[in-house]
Amino acid sequence: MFKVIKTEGCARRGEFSCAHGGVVQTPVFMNVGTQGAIKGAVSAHDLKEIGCQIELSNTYHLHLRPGDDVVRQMGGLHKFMDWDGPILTDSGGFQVFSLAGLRKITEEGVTFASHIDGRRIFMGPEESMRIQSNLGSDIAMAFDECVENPATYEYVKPSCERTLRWLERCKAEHDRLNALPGTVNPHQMLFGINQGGTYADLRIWHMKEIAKLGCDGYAVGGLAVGEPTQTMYDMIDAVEPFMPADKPRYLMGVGTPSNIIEGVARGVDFFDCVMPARNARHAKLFTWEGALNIKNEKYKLDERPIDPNCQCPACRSFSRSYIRHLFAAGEMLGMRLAVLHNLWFYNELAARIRAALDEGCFSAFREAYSRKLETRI
Ligand code: PRF
Ligand code: ZN
Repeated sequence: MFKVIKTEGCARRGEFSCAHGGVVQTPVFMNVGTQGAIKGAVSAHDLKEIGCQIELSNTYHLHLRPGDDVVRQMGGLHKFMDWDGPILTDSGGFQVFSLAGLRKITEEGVTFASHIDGRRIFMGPEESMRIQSNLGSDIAMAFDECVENPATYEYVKPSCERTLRWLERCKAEHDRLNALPGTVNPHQMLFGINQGGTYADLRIWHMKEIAKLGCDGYAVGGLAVGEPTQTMYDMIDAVEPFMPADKPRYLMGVGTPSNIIEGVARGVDFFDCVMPARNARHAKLFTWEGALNIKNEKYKLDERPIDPNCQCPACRSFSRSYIRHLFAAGEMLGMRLAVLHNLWFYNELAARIRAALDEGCFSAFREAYSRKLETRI
């Protein structure tokens, strides 16, 4: 269920609900727990504490290890990781292309070598749907081909035509699986994914076609994969008018705080990105004044928290000086506190965007923060 409750330009303030958890307030940032944990020793219990509304896990990783059959036998992913809120699973359509070795794409699907042990594995639309059904996520993503940019028109056109045919197969298999007795989550939803590279005509054609299939939501994929930021914005602007207004919209794998603000301004409701956790592990921390590197000498005797305006578990108790010391000493706690802070920041960013939309002052918020959050302090 999705309801738009307020708009400002293309930006939307909405409410989304599914089988697990309460209502998800949108725009929302989804926290990424690829393998059922957030990298940096962060558990589902921590996610609750840092304001996460919805978690994202990966078909590709969980299929390879421990195996989706194991997760199913353990009662599904919610029970396995002890998270009772909504879970979205990505289809493998991106990870197969970004992580696996030696790929061969055919009409049927993709044969690839596992990044863990080199084992050859086949995944097509049906396999992806079966794995996501075993995981029991609330939202399954369609199996797609994410083409890296730049790519030629001659490559992208047949690729996105095939991704459309794959979506038709995903839909049929998804409907069949949801209706089977004993399905982990018979209420699982399916989101379609728009592709088309950096070609507005292909993007629009593809969006119109997938909109006809009546998915529960629509994602824009194949962006933030090598093209200039402005091109990414141009592609969202091009497809937005053709995305069903009554369904949630998800910009996959994006992005910086500024990208999120700009995505919202262009009508996007859902985001996910590994950036906050990844940057945190590399000592790069987000603040409302811009990003900082906590390893910097200038924080050696700094008594202030990472961000004086932050209420996260790290900022409530610890100084920059202490966290800098933990990083220098290679203590895992430094990384964990950094990850908690950055994830809190992203959830707080989404919360402030929603508050701005509620108050009708999103464009002022965008004006005040879109550039500022790009700066390094
Ligand atoms: N497809 C899928 N997952 C994704 C992407 C995509 O295109 C992207 C691209 N930014 C991130 N994650 N299935
Ligand atoms: Zn903090």
